[in-house]
Amino acid sequence: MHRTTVKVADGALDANQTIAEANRADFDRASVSVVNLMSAPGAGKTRLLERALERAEGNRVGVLEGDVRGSLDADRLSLLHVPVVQINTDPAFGGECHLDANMVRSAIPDLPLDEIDLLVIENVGNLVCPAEFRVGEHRRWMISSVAEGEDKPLKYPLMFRSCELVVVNKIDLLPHVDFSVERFLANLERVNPEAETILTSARTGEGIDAWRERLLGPAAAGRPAGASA
Ligand SMILES: Nc1nc2c(ncn2[C@@H]2O[C@H](COP(=O)(O)OP(=O)(O)O)[C@@H](O)[C@H]2O)c(=O)[nH]1
Ligand SMILES: [Mg+2]
Repeated sequence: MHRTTVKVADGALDANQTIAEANRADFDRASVSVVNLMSAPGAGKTRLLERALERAEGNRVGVLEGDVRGSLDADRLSLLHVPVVQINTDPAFGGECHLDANMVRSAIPDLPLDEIDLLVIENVGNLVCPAEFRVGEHRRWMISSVAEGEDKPLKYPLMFRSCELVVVNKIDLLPHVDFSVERFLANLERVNPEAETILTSARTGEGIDAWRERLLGPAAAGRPAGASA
């Protein structure tokens, strides 16, 4: 019985990978670069996107919003006049705690791929499941806020290891929380020595220019050679 269960789980991830590759091919055909943005709930994904996109003139960006329920974040981002498509994992997909490749595939017909060069997928807030499911993205980025604690890279290594950029957000709160940036970076180094980091406060604006440049600048436009779907 055990072996059967394991096979089913493997099969599910294999099927996800196949669909992720089909999504990736669609994005490549349309020359759209795709970022999968992940974090725990409330780390600041939507707020950082708002800060980047409020000065995104000339950039053709779209957002795919993943939430268990509702369209609060999609409504916020729509105010910035970027095309936003909402995926709710509840009820259509059983209230999943992550986006998977099939959910993203179901949204592709609604995405104006001809009108955008960059698609940001705001994943469902969770530090575990989104790391396991590729959705066809070119880049995997995450946000970790100082309020979450400096030990998180050690507790959720798959997430931190699978991302090439870790944004450390809410640094305006540093005087109020027990969080050493130095210790956090050392913990991150232990699980992902290659990770790039940017320190931001979406509240004060510190680091936001660097974040916007990373998201919208030339480095974001090209796709890393050989990155897997
Ligand atoms: N103090 C502070 N609050 C922030 C910062 N970034 C986001 N927030 C707040 O944290 C809460 C969650 O942010 P949100 O962007 O919705 O997080 P998401 O769930 O990751 O999309 C909101 O109340 C934001 O205003 C920050 O840099 N500093
Ligand atoms: Mg959000």
